[in-house]
Amino acid sequence: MRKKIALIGGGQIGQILAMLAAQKELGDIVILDVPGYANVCKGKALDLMEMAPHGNYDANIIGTSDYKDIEGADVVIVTAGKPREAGMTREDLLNVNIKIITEVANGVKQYAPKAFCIIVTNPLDAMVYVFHKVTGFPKHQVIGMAGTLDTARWRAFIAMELGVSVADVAGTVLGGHGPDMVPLPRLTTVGGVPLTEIATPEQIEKLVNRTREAGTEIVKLFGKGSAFFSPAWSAIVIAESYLKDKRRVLPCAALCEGEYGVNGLFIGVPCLISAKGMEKIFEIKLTEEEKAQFQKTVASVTKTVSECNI
Ligand code: TXD
Repeated sequence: MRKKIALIGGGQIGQILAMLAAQKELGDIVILDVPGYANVCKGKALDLMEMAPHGNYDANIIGTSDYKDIEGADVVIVTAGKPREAGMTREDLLNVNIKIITEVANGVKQYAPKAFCIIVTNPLDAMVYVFHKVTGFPKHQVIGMAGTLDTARWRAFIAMELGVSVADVAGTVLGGHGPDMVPLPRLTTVGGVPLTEIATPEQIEKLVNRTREAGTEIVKLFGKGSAFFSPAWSAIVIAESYLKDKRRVLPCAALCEGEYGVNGLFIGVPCLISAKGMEKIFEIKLTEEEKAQFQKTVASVTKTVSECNI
């Protein structure tokens, strides 16, 4: 019996999610969107079925607007919502996306109450909080995808700057999905060599700043809409770790209940993702400077969440 993956939102990221999940044969795939977009999702699903002979994957892929079709999903990935336009902050999406996420959460609660849920919609840290509140799911069943994207960006920029393979750049980014996220140069290595020993302070500052503004950089280039290839892959990495019990340690927005001195907020921290879902949060002993940066991003997330009035 194949696993079932429900993609709530069949737009830019949703369609790439569907293609990646199919190519990786993660399971059968349901692409759900609003009634006015259901036929487009049906078309995308059919197009992906017609790609299967070349992609050499077996999966049943459908498009729908009926939550009944996600019945019993093992994984739910939520991208339903409005993306940014040039000049907008992620927080500018708050009010419109709260309504959407509330509706989605009620649908998932009714038809896929056991699913491992990966929230992608922005403002991410607030939307995963809203989804968790509305569903009432246990914390191991709900995470937000942002840190896996921010960390990929951090690694990519380092590889581009130093002219090395991305495969050998290791590191992580903590905190909220916003301009005060916390890349950790101190714990970043290139083939085991500390970044701080092979990049100048000026280079590191440039890399930190570019990572923090990476989403905005792409929104500016697009004019309308935001990144979709890298966010999609970043969510699939999490889903795959859950479905295959790969036990990856990935930076995800998880509900902290005392970890990192945070209580009752979803914030980007290193998480063990296993068949149990978000099984464990790993704590890092931060320096005083890193702690101050982390507290700044926590304050930003706290402010946005407080504006949700939920
Ligand atoms: O790292 C991250 N978490 C971010 C997330 C990285 C990039 C993009 N980020 C956010 O993901 C972005 O700011 C948006 O809030 C979401 C989705 O971005 P995407 O680029 O996929 O947006 P689209 O192409 O507009 O797709 C959104 C789809 C679209 O097809 C709508 O019709 C649908 O969501 N939608 C809904 N589906 C189901 N139910 C409801 N109510 C609904 N409302 C809109």
